[in-house]
Amino acid sequence: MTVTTVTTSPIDGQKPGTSGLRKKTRVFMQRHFLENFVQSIIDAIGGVEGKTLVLGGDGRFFNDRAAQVILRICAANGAAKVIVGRDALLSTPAASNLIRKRAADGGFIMSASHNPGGENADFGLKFNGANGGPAPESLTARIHDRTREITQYRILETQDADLSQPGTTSMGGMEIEIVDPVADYAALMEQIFDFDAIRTLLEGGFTLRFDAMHAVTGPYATEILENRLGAAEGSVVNATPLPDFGGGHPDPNPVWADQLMKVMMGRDAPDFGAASDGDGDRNMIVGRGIYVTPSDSLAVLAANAHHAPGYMAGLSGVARSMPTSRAADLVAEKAGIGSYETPTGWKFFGNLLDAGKVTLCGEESAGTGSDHVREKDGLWAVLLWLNILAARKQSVAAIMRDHWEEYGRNYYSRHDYEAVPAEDANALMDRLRGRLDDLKGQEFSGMTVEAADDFAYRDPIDESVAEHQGIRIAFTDGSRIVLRLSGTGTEGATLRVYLERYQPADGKLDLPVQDALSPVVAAAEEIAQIRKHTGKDAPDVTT
Ligand code: G16
Repeated sequence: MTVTTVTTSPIDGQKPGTSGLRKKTRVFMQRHFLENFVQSIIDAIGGVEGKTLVLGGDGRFFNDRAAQVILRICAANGAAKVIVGRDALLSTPAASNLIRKRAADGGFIMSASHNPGGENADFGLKFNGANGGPAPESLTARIHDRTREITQYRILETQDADLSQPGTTSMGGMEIEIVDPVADYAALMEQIFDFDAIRTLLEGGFTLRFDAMHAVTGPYATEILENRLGAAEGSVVNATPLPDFGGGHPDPNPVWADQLMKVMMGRDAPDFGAASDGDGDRNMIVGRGIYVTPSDSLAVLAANAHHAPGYMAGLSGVARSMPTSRAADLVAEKAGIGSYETPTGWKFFGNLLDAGKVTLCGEESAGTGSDHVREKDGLWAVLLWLNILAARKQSVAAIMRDHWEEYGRNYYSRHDYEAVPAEDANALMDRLRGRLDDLKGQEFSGMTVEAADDFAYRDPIDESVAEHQGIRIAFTDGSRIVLRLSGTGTEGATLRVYLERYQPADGKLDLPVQDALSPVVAAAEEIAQIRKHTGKDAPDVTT
């Protein structure tokens, strides 16, 4: 086996976005592309000589080939050991857990998350650090710089490693440990949640349906929900991970998980429905006849987490991304614990979690998690809901009703305008940025602007500053509009418009969501001239 140093040229401007680098699969498959990016990561983290790393991915097309390339490059760069999920599979939260449990120096996760998979779809690669969390901004900037100057990578010329069975093998001088992707993760879930209580709930006739969307959570959900907790066989649907996710879009929201929504809104709906995404870090929660928004879910979980053994002592604080509704803030305020507003991206929760300032975090983009790992965690959210349902012995709808009657309701929706030419989307944002000072005090749809800014965040732990994280427009009646450009798309720009309207506990709690938000939608159009800039009369996706 020989180490080859391959002369290459920079892959200019490969800037990891909200969560790693995402590109069309064919871009990743180009000659030298993946190799260059992996070597750039290795250079940016100061090499991997003698280090232990974790490797796994969501099983999408090119996952198996990319794993072999990453192993060869790690071996050529002197890594001591790589711990790999069987068949190079690991969900994102399971990878985060393995990094922490095995005190590894970091890990490579192959995923483009909720983006479709396939030769003509998307691929992605992210690097998580020794705390198990996504690379912070400072590291992604170093990786980006390195992609611009890289001239060579090192790779071992050797056969593929057989990753199909748990056990130990080697590549050059590097050890490869192949592990069952589910076992450690399932053990962690058993520590946090009251499995006996959930089992009793299910034995009592409570029914559930979990849609794995042909993505990585299939084997995790089948083992935990069906085998360990006793949910009826077949409760987990679309449970086999496929390289193209069955041609679907593994994004757990009412639009892409419409199959599940139909069942849950139908006559014979089970008591509880849930779905997860490509790499298992996102979640969608649905009760019989009721969809729970991710923002509301975070608030309900924060208010009820003490029902689970892992959170019996209460929470140290709660964090949410800026566009997430303020429902969780109301829970934190009442409980007298800290609440934090961070930019979009799980990486911004890392320092708060490491410092013990927050226990629960969440994002409007269907991500919820806690300090048990350093990633959002789809199945964890499902299990916490089940634990709460088992303890409270109420339906999802009744729990939501009680919550709103106690805290008020933050009506919430996100409107996405996809594949907008980047210059048009930037023109919209630039024009808004230039008008922020003028907006204050102005009236739109009968609502008065209280404050408007371009969100900047100073991390309370390391004091790093992230600027231009989205435009916030707050109204005196508690309504809010946020506009930002997605950091995870692979085609043009996606404009996200986040809309929120608050009704106090004694206000109107039963309005259809889009009706409740109609004045906010009208104000957003008037302020941002969305139709004119995007050339679209309506959003492509409304969640
Ligand atoms: C990623 C990040 C999330 C973030 C989301 C935002 O999600 O991990 O923390 O909320 O991107 O996406 P966008 O920039 O498109 O609004 P995931 O699930 O794609 O890894």
